[in-house]
Amino acid sequence: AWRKHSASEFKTKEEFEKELVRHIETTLARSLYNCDEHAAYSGTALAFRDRLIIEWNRTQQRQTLTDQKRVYYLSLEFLMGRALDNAMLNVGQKDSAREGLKDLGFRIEDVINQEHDAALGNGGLGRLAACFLDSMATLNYPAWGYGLRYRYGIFKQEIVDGYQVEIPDYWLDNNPWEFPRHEITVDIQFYGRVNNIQDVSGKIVHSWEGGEIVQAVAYDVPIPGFGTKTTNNLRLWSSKASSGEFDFQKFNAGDYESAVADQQRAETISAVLYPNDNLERGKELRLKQQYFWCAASLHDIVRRFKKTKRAWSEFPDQVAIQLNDTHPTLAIVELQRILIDLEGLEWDEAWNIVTKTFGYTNHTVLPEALEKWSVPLVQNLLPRHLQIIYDINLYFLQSVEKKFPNDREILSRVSIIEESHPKMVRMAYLAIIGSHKVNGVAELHSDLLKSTLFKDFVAIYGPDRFMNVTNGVTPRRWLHQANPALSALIAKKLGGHEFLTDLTLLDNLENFVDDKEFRAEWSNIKTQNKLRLANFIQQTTGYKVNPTSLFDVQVKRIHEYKRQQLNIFGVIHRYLTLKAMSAEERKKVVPRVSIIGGKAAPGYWMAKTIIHLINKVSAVVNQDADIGDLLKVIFIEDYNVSKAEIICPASDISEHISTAGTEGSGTSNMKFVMNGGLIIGTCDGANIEITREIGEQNIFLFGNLAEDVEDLRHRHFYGDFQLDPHLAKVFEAIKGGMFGDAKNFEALISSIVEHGDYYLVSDDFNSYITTHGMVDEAFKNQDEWLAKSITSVARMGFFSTDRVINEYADSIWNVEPLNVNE
Ligand code: 26V
Repeated sequence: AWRKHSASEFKTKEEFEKELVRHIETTLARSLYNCDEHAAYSGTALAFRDRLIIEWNRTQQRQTLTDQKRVYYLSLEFLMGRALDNAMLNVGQKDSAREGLKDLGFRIEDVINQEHDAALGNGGLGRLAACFLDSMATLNYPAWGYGLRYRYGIFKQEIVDGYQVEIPDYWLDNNPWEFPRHEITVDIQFYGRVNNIQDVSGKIVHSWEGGEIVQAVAYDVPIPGFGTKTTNNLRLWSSKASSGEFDFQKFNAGDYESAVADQQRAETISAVLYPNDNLERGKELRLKQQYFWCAASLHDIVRRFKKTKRAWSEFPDQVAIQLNDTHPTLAIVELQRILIDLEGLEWDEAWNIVTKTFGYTNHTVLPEALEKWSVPLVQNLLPRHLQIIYDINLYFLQSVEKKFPNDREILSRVSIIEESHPKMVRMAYLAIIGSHKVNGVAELHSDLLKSTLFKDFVAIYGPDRFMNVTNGVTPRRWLHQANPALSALIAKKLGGHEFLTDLTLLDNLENFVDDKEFRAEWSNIKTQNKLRLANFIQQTTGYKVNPTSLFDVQVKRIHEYKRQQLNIFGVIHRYLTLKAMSAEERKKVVPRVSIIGGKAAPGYWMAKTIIHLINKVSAVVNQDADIGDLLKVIFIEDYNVSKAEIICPASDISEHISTAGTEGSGTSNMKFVMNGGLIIGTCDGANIEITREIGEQNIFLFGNLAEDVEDLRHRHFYGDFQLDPHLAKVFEAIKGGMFGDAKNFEALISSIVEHGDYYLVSDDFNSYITTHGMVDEAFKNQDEWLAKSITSVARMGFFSTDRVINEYADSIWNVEPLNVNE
């Protein structure tokens, strides 16, 4: 009854238009006569934002009122992409908006394209967090995301003369989706020293004094669920100089410059997203970011809990905190510090609360990605936290000693402190010890964790602390939003859009696999999507590609373990093969467009070399009149979420070809199959479970297995290495200068020929090109290809993040949905 009908709740195009015009004329102070596409975007966004705000407030009030357990998802990355299209579809008013905008002379697609991507993430881990937020809201879980409000998201990539150049991504001007909460601030302390004082009862009290204070300011972003009124909150912290007396003294003393310098130093904390994907570099500013964000979030969570006046023992019944990788591990230490230093709990009681509260998700087994912080660095920045880490370690090692009294080695292996010079804090170990559940992101990955990295911890804690939760993607963005035509066709066949919130319903599509008319419609949609991508390619690169060719796509961060080098060597092999063919032979060839996109970390030289080679191959092949449409090579500049939405629906085949055992899960593999693309891949990450679900006749698997990798590397190391003869020819072509100065690519070749071929490019090459031959053959039979495509989509129900979130909720968080709809 307290919920009144609001003017902003438009239900028709006329009502939407009224809101749009109101915002353009008043909020934006523009006249309709000089309203350009950007103003139309802003007005539309504001109209939808108004709708979200109402449900957002209501959701938060209901969640506070019912006072049940909430989930807090701590992630340094949220790779959200654009918000408007998503908001329109989730609210269910995109059609009103389309019609209303049309009346004013705008195409809705052009309006949507005005929005800057929110690119606060590197790749898979950040995008997973964004899909989780969508599913948590859609499933009505009371859940908050906590992250950092970077002034600069992941850099924009430009290709200049074939080389990657990084451009800063300043994205915050006129962002209608964030709400500054200037009244919600937390003072965060750094540096200083610890005083150990005995209180009246004789107990030692630790007080952290001095140092500097930086202020955290909250910025909130509404997260609408699909087909529900639940609108959750993503809270991002921004850093600001604290307005403490210290600064004023400086001003009074006339030290204006140094006061400004302090302010800039404070604001630097949330200035920029670190662009490394899977490489730990141990920079102090990154540690500052981590503590700043953990401390602000914990303070916020504790403040909310304390309002309920419950006993501390009830904290884990009210709060579940999930750690997205080890980046927020300091939250464990911070909660322990709050409980013992500030709230006066005993160590054991506090630690019991802490471990019941946290869950930790691991995303990689790559050793170079495992976070370690040097002890002197932590000592200086967070002196009290280092003491607590040492205490956690002491009690932990005592318990291990008790359990394995005759094993001296295990203590040094599992110690949180690595006894190197300097000593290092191993964050993954701290995260395991401080959590009640630890999970990997695909079955193979979780098994590998248990048998290698975390083996000792399985022996110590037993197998129950370790589990698998296979990743997924949200079908709202990655099917319905990115591929509206396919979503509509599926809805027509299944009698509605219910599959979008229960993806297992897709299995009913199998009834129509042999339906000729349906197949034709299915095929037509793929063609339309390929045309859209072909247009995009022409506009952005100038290259014309033939949309009837086989579109072969690999888009993801550039990394040696993901093996874009294998892909481009395969492309060169194809080019050489075509060049050697007679005109007669060429007639039988399936024309192909190889599309590769992705960013290299700015300091990752080998990844940049791979990008360079791809661009040089592109330049040579695409202008070869002798080859024409038989092969085109396209590098997509600045691959990001909004480009992925154009690319995923347009692939015939996509590549997920990491060295077996190296990719945690992969999630683009799921996006491509959901859009009716087939995949070529190794037995790695979630490819294995995709195969299990869709059937091995519907996927092109190749290459060595994870269980063989160690042995192969060992043999290479001892000189047992034979370069694959086809790959040798590719190398000859590169060395002969076919793609420009061979010196540019020397390191890429020598990493394979001279330095042990760590990623097994040569070992897998023959299997790779043979399998691509099978792809060509299969594509010639379009009927069978379509059957594979439809059958695969029908069997993808498992890979929705709705399933994933329900698994986390049941087996890690122990939270229940709260339906705010009635
Ligand atoms: C990781 C690291 C680790 C070292 C410190 C710096 C830093 C910065 C960013 C990241 C994130 C990259 C890790 C990542 O994206 N992992 C991916 O997670 C996906 C979601 O679970 C999974 O599908 C991919 O296989 C995995 O590579």
